[in-house]
Amino acid sequence: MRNSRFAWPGAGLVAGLAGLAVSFGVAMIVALGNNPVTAVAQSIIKILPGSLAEQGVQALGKHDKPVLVGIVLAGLVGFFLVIGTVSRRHVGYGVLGFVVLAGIGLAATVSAYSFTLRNLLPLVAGYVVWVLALAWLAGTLRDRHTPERKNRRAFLMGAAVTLVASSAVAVAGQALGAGRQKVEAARRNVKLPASATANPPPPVDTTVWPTGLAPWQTANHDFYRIDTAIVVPAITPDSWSLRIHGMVDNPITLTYQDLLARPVVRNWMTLNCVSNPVGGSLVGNADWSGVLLRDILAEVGIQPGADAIKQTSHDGWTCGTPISALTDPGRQAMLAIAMNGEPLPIEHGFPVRTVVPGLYGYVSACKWVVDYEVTRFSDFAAFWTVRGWSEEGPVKMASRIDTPRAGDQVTAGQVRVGGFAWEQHVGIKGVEVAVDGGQWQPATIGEADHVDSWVQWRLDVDVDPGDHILRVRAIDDNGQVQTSVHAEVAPNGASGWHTVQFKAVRG
Ligand SMILES: Nc1nc2c(c(=O)[nH]1)N[C@H]1C(S)=C(S)[C@@H](COP(=O)(O)O)O[C@H]1N2
Ligand SMILES: [Mo]
Repeated sequence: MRNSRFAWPGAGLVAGLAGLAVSFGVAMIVALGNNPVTAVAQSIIKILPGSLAEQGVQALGKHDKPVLVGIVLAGLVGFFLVIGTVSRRHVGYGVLGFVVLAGIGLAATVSAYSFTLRNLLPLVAGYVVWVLALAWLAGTLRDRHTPERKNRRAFLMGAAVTLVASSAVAVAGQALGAGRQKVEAARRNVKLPASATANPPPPVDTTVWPTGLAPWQTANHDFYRIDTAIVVPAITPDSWSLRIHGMVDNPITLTYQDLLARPVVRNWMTLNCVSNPVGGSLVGNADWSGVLLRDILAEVGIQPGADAIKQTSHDGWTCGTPISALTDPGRQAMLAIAMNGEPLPIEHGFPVRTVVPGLYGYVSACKWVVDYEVTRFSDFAAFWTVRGWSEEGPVKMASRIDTPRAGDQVTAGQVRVGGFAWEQHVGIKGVEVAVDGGQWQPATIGEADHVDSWVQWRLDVDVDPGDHILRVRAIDDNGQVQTSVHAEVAPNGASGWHTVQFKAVRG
């Protein structure tokens, strides 16, 4: 058996296919179908010279992607056979081959259009299966203490078990993923009221802003995503409802149609994660549409003594939100159904989530929300509160330097620097910048004088060749200056001035 012409390449092929199957199954479940093979196919399109890619697309029409995926798979099969063959000398050679393949998959996955860490799971799962299956099958082939015939049986059994088990993962993943596809289809068919899809242009002039600044409006596919859901809840609008109960006079259950029948408002609002470090990117600004919570809560009639709503999502995640923020006439707390003029993306809470200006997401922005219990903070503890984060989480005033980035090299002389600042629910009056610990200089701030969203700022500074330190701070509409006191993200949000070191060189 050790010397069989077919056994060693066969071992490589079985291990290889098993890894692909598991990777596919995991991708269907956790990574919205983004698997390393499609990522590689996608990268090939990106790398190909434009004309060649165009010709290919023209020749193949809408079959271009399946054909490309087919080519990648064929290449992989060839590689698997080689991996098996070289494993005969030493299994380490085969493992090395899988490392190379995984490396290519990793590069393609990381550079994909909508990369998140979760998209690495299929790759990791597939790689682990590759190595384990190869080691196992090689072991059965190499076992010299058993007679040839038993050896062959062990190998064939091992190959069969590997293939059956990995196919089972692929099929199970496909089945679980199908629920999601149904929801995708339902989402495409949602007819939002015109007020939610009007999609006004951002109230900012983007032409004067330095390149290197994040866009003022964050596109849905660029919007940061934070949640505990390994499998995204798949809820069709027809099956969705929100029960509002507890310390209320008139408990109600709202359906999706009920929401659509109500007045739908829109609001530019920046959403912040409490885990966003100073200068970090766990923050995004979108145009949200939905139904105002203060109206709904007025109808249900909140009883005296209640100070919190315990929100629960479809997958059991909870957060506690102060009723004062939800009913505040000065802020548009809403049950959101649309983000940037589109039905909420599934990862961002489809069909309905809560958004509350001025509160971190972990205490307010419940995605896939299905239950509101009107209660008292003293009567419950929400998901993150149990884990040591503060019960209440108002967003802290912040400012960020987007350009230059830490470690950048710029041409000495006049340099246009810029970034964002926000003090939600209050508004930003000014932003100041200091170079190398010098005087604070006032920056120009953006036109979007909207209290719930961030503002852009920019300033032209003069720098000599050498290393420099740039620091920024914001001043809110009440004249409050952003604190320099450094705070870690836990337990209720980071604070401190964002500082960036960069280098200027002679032009
Ligand atoms: N159901 C559910 N909703 C959730 C969370 C979660 O884990 N589960 N995370 C919250 C946190 S911590 C943040 S910062 C925001 C992020 O929303 P986004 O993923 O749409 O950007 O969602 C909030 N809503
Ligand atoms: Mo968060």
